[in-house]
Amino acid sequence: MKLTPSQVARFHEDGFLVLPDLFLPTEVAIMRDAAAFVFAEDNPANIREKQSGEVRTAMGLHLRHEVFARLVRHPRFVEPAMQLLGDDQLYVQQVKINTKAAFEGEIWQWHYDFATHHREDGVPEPLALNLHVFLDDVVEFNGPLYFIPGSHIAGPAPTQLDVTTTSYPLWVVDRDVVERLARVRGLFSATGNAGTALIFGDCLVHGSPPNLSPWERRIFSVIFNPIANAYTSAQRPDYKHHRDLTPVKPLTDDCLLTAPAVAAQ
Ligand SMILES: O=C(O)CCC(=O)C(=O)O
Repeated sequence: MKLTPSQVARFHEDGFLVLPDLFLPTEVAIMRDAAAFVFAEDNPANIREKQSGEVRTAMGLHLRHEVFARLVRHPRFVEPAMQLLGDDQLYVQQVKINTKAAFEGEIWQWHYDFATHHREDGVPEPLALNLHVFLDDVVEFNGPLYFIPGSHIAGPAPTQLDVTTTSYPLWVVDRDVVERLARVRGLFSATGNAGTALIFGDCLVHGSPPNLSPWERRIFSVIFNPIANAYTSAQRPDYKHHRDLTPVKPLTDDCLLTAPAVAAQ
């Protein structure tokens, strides 16, 4: 799958891309079945919300279920990533589903991914790409991601480590910086049908509000990083930054539809 020249230009200008309905409803149903399986596991890579104890993020998924092993090699993810980076030697850095349980899903504070990748994993440059696919319809009410368009352009903003707001330690961007960045081009709320995909870069400032709605919000995410830009520190668990530097190779476009039945996992 190739992005068009206007999509590539938009990605560089905005720092993100929205690809509506990239995955079919039948493919999303397969992902949801696999999600139910991994969420039910008693696994340290299932990190729970501070308040409710509901799963907040389930990590290391390509090592836990064949559907996700295939999804991280799906050509609709891998080929645009290679195209945007101009590099076909990428490794799978992180694989997760961030859920926001109905009524309970908590905030993701304003941050950008490179702050964590650099400070905690020793990734040299902000090259990694974060690719999402919505497993539920994401609407204004159930905790969509908010992006600050163009916030990547000035490069890494100052951050501070926040270990208290949620159960997930995060290097967060100060409010005055968010205010200054948002004054330029405002905010963008990334909503869409289940199956919609997002691609965003390592310096794009983003966050998401709590889920007050009665509707669950699950989003699958894979982060690809060039092997030449790999981690230099392995202090975090493997499920937060995978050590395997095998180059990812795309499978065929029907790879999810031919995955073994999830019940057989
Ligand atoms: O799931 C969310 O709302 C936030 C996701 C996020 O910040 C990320 O994938 O980097």
